[in-house]
Amino acid sequence: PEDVKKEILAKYPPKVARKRGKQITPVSSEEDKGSLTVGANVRTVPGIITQRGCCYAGCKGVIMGPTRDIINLTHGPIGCGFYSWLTRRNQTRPPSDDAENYMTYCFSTDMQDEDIVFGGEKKLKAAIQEAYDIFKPKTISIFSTCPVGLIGDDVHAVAREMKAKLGINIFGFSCEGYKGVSQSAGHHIANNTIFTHVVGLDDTISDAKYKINLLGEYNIGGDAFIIDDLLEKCGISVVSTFSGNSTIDQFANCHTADLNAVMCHRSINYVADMLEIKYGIPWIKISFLGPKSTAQSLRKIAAYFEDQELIDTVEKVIAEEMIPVEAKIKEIKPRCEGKTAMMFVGGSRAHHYQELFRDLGMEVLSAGYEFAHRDDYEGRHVIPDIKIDADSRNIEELEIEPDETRYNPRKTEAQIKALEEKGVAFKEYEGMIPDMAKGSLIVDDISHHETETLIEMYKPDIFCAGIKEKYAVQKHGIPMKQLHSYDSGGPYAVFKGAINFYEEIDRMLNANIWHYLEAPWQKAPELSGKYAAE
Ligand code: CFM
Ligand code: HCA
Repeated sequence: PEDVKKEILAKYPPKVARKRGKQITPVSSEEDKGSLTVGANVRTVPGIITQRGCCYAGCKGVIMGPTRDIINLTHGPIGCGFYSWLTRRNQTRPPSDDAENYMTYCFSTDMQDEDIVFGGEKKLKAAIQEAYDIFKPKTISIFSTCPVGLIGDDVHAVAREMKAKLGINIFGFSCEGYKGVSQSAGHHIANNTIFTHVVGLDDTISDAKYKINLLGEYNIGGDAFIIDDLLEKCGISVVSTFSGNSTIDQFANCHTADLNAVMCHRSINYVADMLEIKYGIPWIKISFLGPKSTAQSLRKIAAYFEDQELIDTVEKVIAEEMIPVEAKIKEIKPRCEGKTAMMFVGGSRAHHYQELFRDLGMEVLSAGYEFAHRDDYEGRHVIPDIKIDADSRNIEELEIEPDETRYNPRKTEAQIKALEEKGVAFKEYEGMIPDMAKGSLIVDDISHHETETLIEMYKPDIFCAGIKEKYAVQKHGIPMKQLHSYDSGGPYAVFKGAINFYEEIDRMLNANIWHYLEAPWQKAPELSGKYAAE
């Protein structure tokens, strides 16, 4: 992997090479893994083609996108609202046909040049009034795009004014696209705002026995649906999911759960921490991607509740669900064994999906996140060492204190310690590095040039990333699986989803079509380009 790194950096000017070098980490030996670092959450060098998105995308599309009964109003030019309109494939299941569901609508103030010049607050107020008159929603939220911050429209003042006028919950997000180095900033802003304006509004406690929140599961391709089914089968109740298939009322009530299970650490660890400090709910890291992780996560949840009946049910469910999974692996593994994969996605899947490939006997040659932070690579123990730079200081950190009346530690310190001794780790995520094999290469915020170099040097059998990379990769004659939208597939979570995923990878790897693919210039050399200088 050192040679590949050298080859990648050779094309860059020295200053860029030095910067990118910190974000490219060869895993040279098992022993050194503990000392590896991966530069992350820093600005992309201008001119480099990155996979990243913007702060608005992280706030509006990622965190708030899957919640069905809020009118999510984009204050900005129409392109921002249009591009974030259902492109993320999150699904929702309203309880009835006439229940509130605004996810199929695209709400925007459609800012024009004259609004930029004279200010857009009047138009925003009118849009809120119009949305209210037509739909009578219980909540409206306003998302700031780049020009809103540049011209200084005060979305929070407008939200306060319209909230008082209409008597419904209205709040704004200062999630201008440029705020922060990637969509990660938008996650933080969204979480802070929901925590401030929604969490804790409804104190109703259900009489379910084992109540958890599922944090960081966004119901892409229906993942959250089958996770809910599995948990229900075990007798575990989900109070709220942040934010797959969610409603605003679930967020308002989430502080009544007794445990937070964190799936995507990157996007939601903030909420887990705040719920613990304010309400006394502990959190554990789980993953429902891959059968081993799913089983381990169910066992962790059961161990937390310390109830033999739950522990027994969970074991029974795991044993039952593993039968078809094992049969499928046995059928497919011989056709996939020894093949190689690469994955460059987001802030958690480039780690979580590795297990599903290993189940098929495949090797992960290289992986990386688009916008995760160092703790998602190296583990949460590095958090105190992470340098706070000007870009991260730009994002507000909320000062949270225990709630005067509702703080209620679900476990005593002694109970937590006893559980930790039994292997239930709290507030812990070890990151991607421990799972990377010797000889592999980690690349953070991979660029287009780096992608092409990796493909040429490693010739992987399958490449996983997003829509912007898809066709460039396929033109190399390599099958490309989108791990964001799942293309048209999924769900891939828990045991049932793993079976879907194995079948998909088998189909893609063993399709003959890739061997027939020739780039146009291979067939017609006259189409190949030459630099004029040559
Ligand atoms: Fe978390 Fe996500 Fe991801 Fe993410 Fe995303 Fe996504 Fe993703 Mo696309 S919240 S970090 S900002 S798991 S939208 S559902 S697929 S990049 S790896
Ligand atoms: C986003 C959303 C995205 C984009 C996926 C892609 C998603 O970053 O704004 O580039 O294919 O999952 O839909 O990550």
